Amino acid sequence: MAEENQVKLHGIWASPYVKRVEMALKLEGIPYEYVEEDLRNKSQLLLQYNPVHKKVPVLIHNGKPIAESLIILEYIDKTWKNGPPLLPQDHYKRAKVRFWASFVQQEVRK
Ligand SMILES: N[C@@H](CCC(=O)N[C@@H](CS)C(=O)NCC(=O)O)C(=O)O
Repeated sequence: MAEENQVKLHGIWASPYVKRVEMALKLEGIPYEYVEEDLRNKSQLLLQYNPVHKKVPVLIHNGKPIAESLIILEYIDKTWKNGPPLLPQDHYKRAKVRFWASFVQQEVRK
């Protein structure tokens, strides 16, 4: 795989936050390497890549880590144009999608 296309995802299989990133990568047709974490024994790489929250998902693109699923989705949307856009171009529709994504996130936390 060329250096400029190196994509890795640290996750756990049961996480809805990780699932949404996996879905976006698949929708865009982006090949990636998946690293399953053990949250009871987090890898040194996870702690290094996400020192603030120490959570998955973390996407690493060409060695540069990005944390927080919604931020990762926005990054994927802006960086790759292989598949359909993840967010609508229309600003109002985009705001509505963000609202519901945020709502789902809050509900999952409860
Ligand atoms: N706001 C984060 C939430 C991520 C999150 O809560 N991940 C959980 C797994 S579902 C985690 O890594 N927990 C480890 C911990 O709390 O130490 C996101 O959207 O990515």
